[in-house]
Amino acid sequence: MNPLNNKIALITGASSGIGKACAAAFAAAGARVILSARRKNRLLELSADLKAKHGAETFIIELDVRDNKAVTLAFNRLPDEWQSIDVLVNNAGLSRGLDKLHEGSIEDWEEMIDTNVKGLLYVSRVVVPGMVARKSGTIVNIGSIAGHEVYPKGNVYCATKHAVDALTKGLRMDLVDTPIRVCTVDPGLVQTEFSEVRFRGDTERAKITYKGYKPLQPEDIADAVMFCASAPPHVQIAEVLILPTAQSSTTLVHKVL
Ligand code: NDP
Ligand code: 8X3
Repeated sequence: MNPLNNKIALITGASSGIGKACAAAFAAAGARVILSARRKNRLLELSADLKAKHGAETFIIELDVRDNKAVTLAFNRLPDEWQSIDVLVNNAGLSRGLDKLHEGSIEDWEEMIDTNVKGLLYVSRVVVPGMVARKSGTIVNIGSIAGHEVYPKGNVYCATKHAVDALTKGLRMDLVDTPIRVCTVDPGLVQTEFSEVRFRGDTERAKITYKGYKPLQPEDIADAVMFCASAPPHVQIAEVLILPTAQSSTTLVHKVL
């Protein structure tokens, strides 16, 4: 039997891209899945789809991870049967803009820092204590190659993903005397809505990001998350850096246009 059968997985940012693919992968493995994001309609559609395809049980939480009060309330008020979260996938995140730092938008910076760093912290702060009390759990943070390297004009987004890397390492230290595992899955270029969000709906500019090579697909990242979550209890997959074959660094992508 799949080790994730009947386990509870919480996915933040389940309405799109990597989070949506993770939700589908956990559902296919027999897990019960808490789907969280701001766009409730998408979560409702996904929930119906997972029910039809996998008979999956899901629980929807419409949530902006930047709102600490709402985050705390949502997870403190979970129905009894959804409280014992086994796997937390901290995936909600975004980039805004691609600008030189001295020309950047402060609103963009705040949105990235509030979502990618503070949102991950808020969710972890309310979910991890339950794991500690139950002496069981796996946390998978979605970092990025941008948490390993900085690229031109990536300044603040890269800083947020370096922060995710530091928080993952720090949490792993803080939980070393518990059975809880802390993992990070760090993708390179994945074809999702990420670039549309970064370029605020400029579809043509977003498309160029994924042109001329085969980018990763959200399911490729979900596979890595499942690898972390379904490893035997004594195995902690600390870090997975996963790139398209045509990418060797943030700035070197072999494109045939
Ligand atoms: P998508 O834009 O497709 O998905 C982003 C998800 O995050 C959506 O479900 C969105 O839901 C959610 N989200 C964004 N802001 C918030 C918020 N304030 N509160 C709650 N949920 C939020 O992009 P990806 O799937 O690519 O991104 C997922 C993660 O992967 C991010 O952390 C990103 O940094 C990381 N990543 C992506 C890479 C890529 O190339 N695509 C590479 C490396 C890392 P909603 O808008 O409904 O709230
Ligand atoms: C997303 C990957 O290289 O676009 O984290 O920043 S990149």
